[in-house]
Amino acid sequence: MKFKYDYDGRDETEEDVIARKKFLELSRETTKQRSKPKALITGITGQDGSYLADLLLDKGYRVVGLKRRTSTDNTERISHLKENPDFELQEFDIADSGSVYSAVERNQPNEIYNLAAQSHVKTSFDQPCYTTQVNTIGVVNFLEAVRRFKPDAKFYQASTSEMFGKNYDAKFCTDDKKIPQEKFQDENTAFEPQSPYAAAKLASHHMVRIYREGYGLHASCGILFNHESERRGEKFVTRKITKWIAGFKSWAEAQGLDTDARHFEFDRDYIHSRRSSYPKLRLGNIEAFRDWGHAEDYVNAMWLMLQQKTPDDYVIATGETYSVYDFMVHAFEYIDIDKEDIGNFFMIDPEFYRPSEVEFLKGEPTKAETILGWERKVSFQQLVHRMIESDINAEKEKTEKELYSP
Ligand code: NDP
Ligand code: GDR
Repeated sequence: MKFKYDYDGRDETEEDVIARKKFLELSRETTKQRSKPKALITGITGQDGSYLADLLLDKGYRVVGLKRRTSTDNTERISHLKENPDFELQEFDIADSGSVYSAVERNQPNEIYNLAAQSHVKTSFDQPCYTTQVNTIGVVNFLEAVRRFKPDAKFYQASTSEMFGKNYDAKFCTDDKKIPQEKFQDENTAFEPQSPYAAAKLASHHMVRIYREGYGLHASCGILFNHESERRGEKFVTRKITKWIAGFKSWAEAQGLDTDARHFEFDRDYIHSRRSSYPKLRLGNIEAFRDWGHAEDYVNAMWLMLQQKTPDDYVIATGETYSVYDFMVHAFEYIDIDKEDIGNFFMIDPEFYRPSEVEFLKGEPTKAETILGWERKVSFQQLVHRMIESDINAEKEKTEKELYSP
């Protein structure tokens, strides 16, 4: 931006006045920008990365999202942020130490949220080395980068309830003989990981503690229980269910049918109407219990952890647990399919079983509630409904596009 500083004694022209005002505006903007805290988010293209970016931008941060190079665009979850002047995307790969060091040195962030991971538990059995490379070595790359280039940056690591694996503690309720004990996991429950994913995450969980205690880094781990959303990856069980339901509803409606089981015939793999067939929903272990919350609530906990004077680890959970089957019951009810009829619409496919399973998760978030003042806002019922509504709307949009495109 150019304007005259020296008018040689003559009056400013109208053009000069406009240029001067613009210059002032710009320099004010630059000063404001510089005073904004800067956050680095890895895993920006994923579910949590996108919600966290929304939250931090709302709070007045400058956000640098770090993404790995991909041959096709995968920025759908953050497409709404592209025009935001406080948001920037940069490329790196967490498994490449040089690119991690450069990202920290170059950006000099105040806060770093490490959400990047090979996050699919079943995939980790097929790709254990890669999972360890990303979920463990990648984290050490970051801890080293912080120690060397920005030791006062606050660091958040995405740990997970999967680290508890088979293990749980139990509360004994002596006043209610019908429920003699209640199982739960909290910060004191011993870890007993059951997958390469969980073992890799547990190794990085310990590394964060070691760097915190050894080098005095402000590094915290959120032990987050399952959290889902409208932006959840399609291969996780909740989204797989809600997306299938939306697809099935749309298929039935296209034939003028509602979802009543009486309109269809069923064989092992397919649902048949008079005109066509639709593949059944194929699932693995539907008896596993999970503590499911909404991702929007959980990214708020990440931010709260980095606002504390002292770094620490926190369990983030709802304190409620439902089986995969329970999730299905709630989801199918939304399209008026009763519990008694659900069995017609899905089948068990051993392909989706894991070599070893985590059967029961139920978090106890008292520490986070007390110290961070964290609370979850979205109930289980609301979570299921929001996910289904979003998938049904997406199906409608798809159908309209197909109908009206030339
Ligand atoms: P997603 O799978 O939706 O996102 C994972 C992100 O990591 C994506 O942006 C992915 O990029 C990125 N990533 C993967 N590999 C690399 C790599 N080599 N270099 C750089 N980036 C990479 O996960 P969520 O958002 O659900 O979870 C966020 C974090 O929280 C993960 O670490 C997960 O393990 C952890 N977690 C999640 C829970 C949940 O219930 N959602 C619960 C507890 C912990 P790309 O888009 O290119 O694949
Ligand atoms: P999880 O989530 O393994 O808990 O990890 P996922 O949704 O994959 O599985 C939950 C439970 O559902 C059972 N299941 C199936 N799972 C999938 N994906 N597909 C199926 O068809 C299916 N059928 C039954 C699973 O066996 C399991 O018991 C998630 C991830 O986000 C991790 O990154 C995170 O750390 C943990 O949650 C907390």
